[in-house]
Amino acid sequence: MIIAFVGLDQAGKSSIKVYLESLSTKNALNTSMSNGVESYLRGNMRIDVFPGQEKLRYMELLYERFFPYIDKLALIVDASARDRFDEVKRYWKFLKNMLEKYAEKEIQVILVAHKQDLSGAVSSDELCKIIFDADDIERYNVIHLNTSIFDPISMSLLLRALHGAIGLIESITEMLRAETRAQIVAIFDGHLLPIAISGTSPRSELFERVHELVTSVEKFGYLKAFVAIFEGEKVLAISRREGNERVIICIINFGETLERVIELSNNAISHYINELRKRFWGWQ
Ligand SMILES: Nc1nc2c(ncn2[C@@H]2O[C@H](COP(=O)(O)OP(=O)(O)OP(=O)(O)O)[C@@H](O)[C@H]2O)c(=O)[nH]1
Ligand SMILES: [Mg+2]
Repeated sequence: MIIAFVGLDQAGKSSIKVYLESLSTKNALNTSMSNGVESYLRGNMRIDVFPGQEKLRYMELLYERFFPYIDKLALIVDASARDRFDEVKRYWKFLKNMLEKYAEKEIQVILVAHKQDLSGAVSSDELCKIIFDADDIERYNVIHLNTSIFDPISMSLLLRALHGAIGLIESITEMLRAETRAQIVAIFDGHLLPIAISGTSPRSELFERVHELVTSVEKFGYLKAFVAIFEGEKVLAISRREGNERVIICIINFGETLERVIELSNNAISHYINELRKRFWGWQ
């Protein structure tokens, strides 16, 4: 799976790449202007990040060289920079021309309305209407997403859209949810990035609240295990360290006994770490 990241300068392309590499917001904010194509390789997924500066982004040679191999094109837009949308539109017209000339596969376009944390950011829905013609949406099977480096859930949704093969990991959360008779089960990887969620949409109010809860508990230190019983909800989170990273499993409103849920969660973490994590991220 080869994906091209394109967009104007300062859109946040390198930041997203660094975030996916390091799962760290701090690293992601520490980028400098790109002067060439940066590549990010993980497992069978490669992202080629094109430079955004005007003098570079209109160099046809880049597209001639990279576009024949790509499967997807992610157009990253700083959704708060409204005064640059015309520039994005002009660039999209150029990109379409490059796709027609050089792409050899059926390309899917992912519109990323980035920097949603900034005030005045336009939603991806609106941005779609601004940038694309009606025909483009169908022709390029366009999907659109709202993202921010400060919002790990949005990064996990982007990763899903890019990767397209999250099913393996979702099968673990699905199974654990059935075994524990829980409402929601999620696996977080690295920087509190919910990588797979079963039982609800990642944007449901309950999941967002639990995500916030786990994030604030983390402020006390490295979370090893945590149980909270509220009047309405029950939450269990368990983590396992793996090198410098760690994996957290979070179970919301389980039906089995706490002891049993802990046992099942530990098994699921082992399964994820031993069998799937390396495959998913392509780590050796
Ligand atoms: N507020 C906010 N700032 C972001 C976000 N993502 C990236 N940035 C900042 O936006 C600026 C540009 O990000 P880059 O990723 O370097 O931009 P780029 O698209 O790679 O730009 P070129 O290399 O010039 O093509 C940096 O100062 C980042 O810290 C975000 O989600 N929110
Ligand atoms: Mg860059």
